[in-house]
Amino acid sequence: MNNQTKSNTPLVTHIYTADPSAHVFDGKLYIYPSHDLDHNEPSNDNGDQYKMEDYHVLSLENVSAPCVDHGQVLHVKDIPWASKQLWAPDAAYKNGKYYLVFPARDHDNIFRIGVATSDKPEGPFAPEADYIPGSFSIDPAVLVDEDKKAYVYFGGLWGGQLEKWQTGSFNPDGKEPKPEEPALGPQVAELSDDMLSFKQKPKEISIVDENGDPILAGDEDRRFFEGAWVHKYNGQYYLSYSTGTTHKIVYAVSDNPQGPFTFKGTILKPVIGWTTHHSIAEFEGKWYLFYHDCEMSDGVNHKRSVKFTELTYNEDGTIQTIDPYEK
Ligand code: FUB
Repeated sequence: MNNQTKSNTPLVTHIYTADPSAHVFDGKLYIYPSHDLDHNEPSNDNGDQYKMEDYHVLSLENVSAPCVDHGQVLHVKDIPWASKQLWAPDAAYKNGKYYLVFPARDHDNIFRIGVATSDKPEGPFAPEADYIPGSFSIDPAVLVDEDKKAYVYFGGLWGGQLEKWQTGSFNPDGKEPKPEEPALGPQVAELSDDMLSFKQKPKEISIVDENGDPILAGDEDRRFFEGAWVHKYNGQYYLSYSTGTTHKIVYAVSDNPQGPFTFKGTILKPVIGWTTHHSIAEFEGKWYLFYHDCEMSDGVNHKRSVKFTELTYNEDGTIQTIDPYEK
């Protein structure tokens, strides 16, 4: 257990953590991160350095209470369909159960999305025998809407393989669209009532500019790369995501959970390290951004630490841009 928690400092320092998905369950804040391994092997654009093998769950009684690490809640060796790389997970509550939704490579080296369940938010989680049929790519994020419909948003370029699925099946030679073509959007699917399968084939979300024109693949300051997150504020759906190569967290807004979403602006400026990945949650009447950076490892891209900071909306519902290093 760590001492007092402070904003913009690592939530825990005894392990490396990344890709935080934050939720309030039973009045307590739970964070479902990736668990980065402390190794010194080389990096590449395929993300082979992100070799995570298990998940831990973190929790906070309040934002300044000590952060509790509930220990290992799921290991790749216990997931029949998975071979390696337990990347960014999310969690959801429905039907009196907690669902950990996570990506991993299957035994053919293809990223899929699986589910593990628990009676408690802190786990441990028992995995399903197989991945969600028809699932692919990475970074699942689940929204359980007020009408109890659950949606999973997912997808990520490069190591996340999204560009290899444009024909509807896996094409190892699939490439990103040309710069002047519409960018690939994240995918969305409504989940079945038991949360274990897709109700229908996933569909691509459209992200458009203020004129209704699609954001283009060459517009790297605004196009979707990975790490989708959807939250609701004042009845509007906010889709936020990483721009990857330009290292920002940006957002777009819609009145429909499946879009189209209209691009609005930047939430988080680039952090120390190549990847940036976040979530947004309301806790005890305030809104918070959970993110990671590589400050604690002096900039080693695959040794990241989860942090949080307060997030502020303007009167018109837009979000103020955060510089996490501003003094
Ligand atoms: O943690 C592995 C990958 O790095 C995640 O899936 C991406 O979102 C990026 O944070």
